[in-house]
Amino acid sequence: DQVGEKLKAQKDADRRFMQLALALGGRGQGRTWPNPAVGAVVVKDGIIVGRGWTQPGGRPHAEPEALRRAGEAAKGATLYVTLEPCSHFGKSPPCVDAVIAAGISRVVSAIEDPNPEVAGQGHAKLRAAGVQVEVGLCSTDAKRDHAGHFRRIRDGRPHVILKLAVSADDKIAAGGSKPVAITGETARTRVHLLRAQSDAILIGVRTAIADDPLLTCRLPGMESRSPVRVVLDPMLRLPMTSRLVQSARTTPLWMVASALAEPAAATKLGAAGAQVIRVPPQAEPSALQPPAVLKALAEKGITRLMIEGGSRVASSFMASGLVDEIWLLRGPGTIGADGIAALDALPLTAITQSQAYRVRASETLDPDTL
Ligand code: AOF
Ligand code: ZN
Repeated sequence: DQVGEKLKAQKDADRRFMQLALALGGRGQGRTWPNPAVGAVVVKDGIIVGRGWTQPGGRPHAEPEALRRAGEAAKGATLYVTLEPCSHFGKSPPCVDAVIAAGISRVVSAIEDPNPEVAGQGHAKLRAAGVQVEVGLCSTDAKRDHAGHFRRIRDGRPHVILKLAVSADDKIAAGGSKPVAITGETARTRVHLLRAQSDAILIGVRTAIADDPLLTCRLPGMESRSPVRVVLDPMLRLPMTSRLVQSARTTPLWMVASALAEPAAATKLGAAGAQVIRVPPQAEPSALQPPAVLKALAEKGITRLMIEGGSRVASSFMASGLVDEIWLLRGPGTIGADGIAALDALPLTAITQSQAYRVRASETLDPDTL
């Protein structure tokens, strides 16, 4: 019947506009911390009149951006938004006030904001003002996109992504000090994109010394999207001549150290532009405990953390049970028995056969697999 047809068409349109809002939100992914990367679309009579996403640094929020573009056309329009509009006076005034003032008549929101300052009150305020509110469309996608915000608000830690690049025989490096290429160009591009979509990227000091990496995003046009670089360096051994320290003034470098590290080393790093974050002394001073590290990073606002190496760091985070997502890249070549195992203290089957994880997707990044 006609009513049914009309309803179905409306539902399909709603889904399309929400998918667009999710894609727009993705533009901010990795550079809106400590805020979530939200997307918003304003639609009037089936036509898009405004699009917005959370701006770098987390403000302005997505909704005022979309409303500003819509202008007068927002009157009587529908707003699609990937997270509940905020209702609190934070560093910016409540988005719900802007939505109401603009004359929006219907809000389609993907998911409730877990932030206790909002937590349903945004939707409630809109309803109290006579706005029609529907919650839950594409909530699975929204939950995935806002995983960092949910983790930080609920668990006081970032969403943790472990990236591992292994050879066909499950090694991550050759035995000697020389770095060997494990994966190819396509995989490299994908990793740099993942870096750009992360708030911060973490490695251990051994890897920092052995590989002397830069850890920036070097995709053309995306160089400014480099994440904060975090080095776990309990005793602050990273040389001042390393590329990480040398670039600390242009791309943030945070050194996580034990409370026992030499103050002089911290002063020198600070003078070079790095920030030193001290975590409480550990049972074993040579190792920093993953829960304490994650707590410190979340307190500084990090919501999405990518872990890139090496094997000790990877295995200690895996053993801590605090890895949410794993990107396992496998190259076609072998390294041999003297190579370094991917997870220092664990076999790789701790990942590939773990009951705690399921395969979300796999693809070929020729000649490698992801
Ligand atoms: C929205 N739209 O685009 C984002 C929201 O300190 P403030 O004022 O920027 O508020 C930060 C909180 O606002 C943040 O913790 C989260 O709950 C929400 N983020 N809300 O309506 C947005 N980024
Ligand atoms: Zn807001």
